[in-house]
Amino acid sequence: MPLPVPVLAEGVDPAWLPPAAFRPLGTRRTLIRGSGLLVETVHGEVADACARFGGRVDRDPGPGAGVSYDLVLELEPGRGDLGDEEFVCGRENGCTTVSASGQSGLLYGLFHVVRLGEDAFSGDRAREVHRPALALRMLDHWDNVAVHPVMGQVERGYSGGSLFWEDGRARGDLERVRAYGRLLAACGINAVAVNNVNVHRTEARLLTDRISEVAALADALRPYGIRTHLSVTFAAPIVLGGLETADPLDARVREWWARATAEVYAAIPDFGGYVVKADSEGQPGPFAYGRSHADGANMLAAALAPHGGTVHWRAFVYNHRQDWRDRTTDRARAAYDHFVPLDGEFADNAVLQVKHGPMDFQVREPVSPVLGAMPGTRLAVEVQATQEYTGQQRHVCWLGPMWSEVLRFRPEGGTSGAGRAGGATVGDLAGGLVAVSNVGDDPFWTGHPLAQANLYTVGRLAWQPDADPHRLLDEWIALTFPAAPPRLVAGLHKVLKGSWRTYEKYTAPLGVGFMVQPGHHYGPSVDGYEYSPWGTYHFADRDGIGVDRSAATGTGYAAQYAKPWSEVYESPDTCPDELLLFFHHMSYGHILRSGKTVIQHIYDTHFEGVAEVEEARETWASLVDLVDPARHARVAERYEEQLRSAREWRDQVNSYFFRKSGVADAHGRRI
Ligand code: GCW
Repeated sequence: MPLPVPVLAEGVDPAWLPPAAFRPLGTRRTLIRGSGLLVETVHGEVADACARFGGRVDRDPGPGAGVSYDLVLELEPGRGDLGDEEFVCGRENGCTTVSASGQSGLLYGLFHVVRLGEDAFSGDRAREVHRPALALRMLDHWDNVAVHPVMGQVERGYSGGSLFWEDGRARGDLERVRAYGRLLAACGINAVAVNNVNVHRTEARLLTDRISEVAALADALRPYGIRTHLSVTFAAPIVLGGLETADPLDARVREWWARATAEVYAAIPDFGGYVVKADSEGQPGPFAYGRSHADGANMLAAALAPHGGTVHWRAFVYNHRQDWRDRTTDRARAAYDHFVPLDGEFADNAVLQVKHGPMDFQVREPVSPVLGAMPGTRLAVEVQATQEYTGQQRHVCWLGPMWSEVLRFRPEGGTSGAGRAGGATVGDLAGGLVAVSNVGDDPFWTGHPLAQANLYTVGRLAWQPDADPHRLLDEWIALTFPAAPPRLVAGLHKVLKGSWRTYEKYTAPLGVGFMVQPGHHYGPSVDGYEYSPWGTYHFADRDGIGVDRSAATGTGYAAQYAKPWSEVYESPDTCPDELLLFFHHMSYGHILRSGKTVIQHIYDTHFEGVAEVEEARETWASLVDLVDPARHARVAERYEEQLRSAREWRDQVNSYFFRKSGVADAHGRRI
């Protein structure tokens, strides 16, 4: 029996898989060869499309003999030239063929055909192998099982409640979870962690007596080739096991983890593994026992290894009890200082999960130096699809270009354009891309309907880190708005394309970051973290602003990079403008490459950013006749808030720096 396509509740948006996207496929004759759970998924998808649009699908052996097919989707299990997730697609003699040796490959091949649309069925197409560049393409949910008194159901969640958990337990109706898995498979994601990395008491028990709830989620995601992962607390042997220690070198602790892990695999045979936030922002970890993070990660890796699982160990370790008067301590240095000395010590099934920047998902950060400095360690890059610091899904901020810059960055130098000159890229060096999910139980999935583009883009970039993000945006538009007239396509492109830079313009300037309101992190507060133990300062004074992170006179962070970057960042003369205040404390009068002073740049970009939001709002309004009313209204409403907030940012930031510097705006605007 083919697996039925998940039915979405009334009003839930089909996102990038609307029925119409399947029309080209659904009007044709398809033959499917092979068997297995995911082949049934593929069959279900094609059968559903055919039922809708009048096409035909056959199985082999089946009643298809003598029929000529437009599309053949075939599983050839013995093919040694293709990995499990890879497929070959080509077209000749009027027939399009997708061949795969693994079931996931066939599923990805199907969605490739969906993306091609009518093009899949016209002309000839040379046989082309498609393979994901990164083996691990993962979404981490920061979902709490029970509503947390401060963080709510989903920590940094801006899309309603959790897709997985409600009222302290797993949701009973998992149709939506299955539909989520479907959307994820269609953009290439193959792993999901279903609970918050801050593991509170209730959530800790998912590992043991509540594992059946995780197993139910895994069952819903499996038909779409997605492996389920769990965030666990390092203190589990104490909290759940009744031991008095969680020392990773203690035999009783190791045995406890081995037993607990065996039970997890008894419930979920294809379980992906653990995600761990240790010794970070109050979470327990190996430091309490005088052990290293390699000791901690390797203990869990050993428990997972016999079952084929992986531990994702996060590198987000820093001192959150700093003193702003001490200018030598620098949060940006922390991940490198903690982890680079451990390179080569991590087990083969341990992955170090590194935030893309050295701080914390700010709108502009340099690429983390850790990503180029641990050749003996498996690495995954972590990005944040949930827009904690980039407008919280009330603002349009399409992050594709930012993530693409990170993935194309070459830690040992070289051009980052289309040419491959230079050293390896971050995309080459990392084996995985992990995004903190922006999805909840909202009918549009992501709160802001246009934030779906972030989710789609992150999956596709994980598949192909050197892809042009703008092409991926076009793909998302074409799928989500099938048969859209050119005015709509152009309008969508216009409001999304530059939205990251627009957001950057009206918020924190030149890489300085963290001018947000403490706690919830929405809206401006220039000094919000300036006198705080969290360690995220701009050091603005009457003469200038920025953090001296040079090796010569600052915190030495710039020296964590290999050449040429250590030299490029070391001097204000070579440091790129957009990162200038991240690396240097500059006077307000310093002249940027643009020819403007730092202070005039601050004023101008804040005015420009607001003007760009005003324009985007108008563009969106002009599309009212072309977008379904619910979606149009939701976005229009959010533009009102974005504009209000952007003006607030502009006015607070500009007034603040006018008062600090005493320098008037060259254009005499009201600041
Ligand atoms: O960005 C910060 C967030 C925390 C989060 C932490 C992390 C889950 O403010 O809410 O905790 O990062 O990445 O662990």
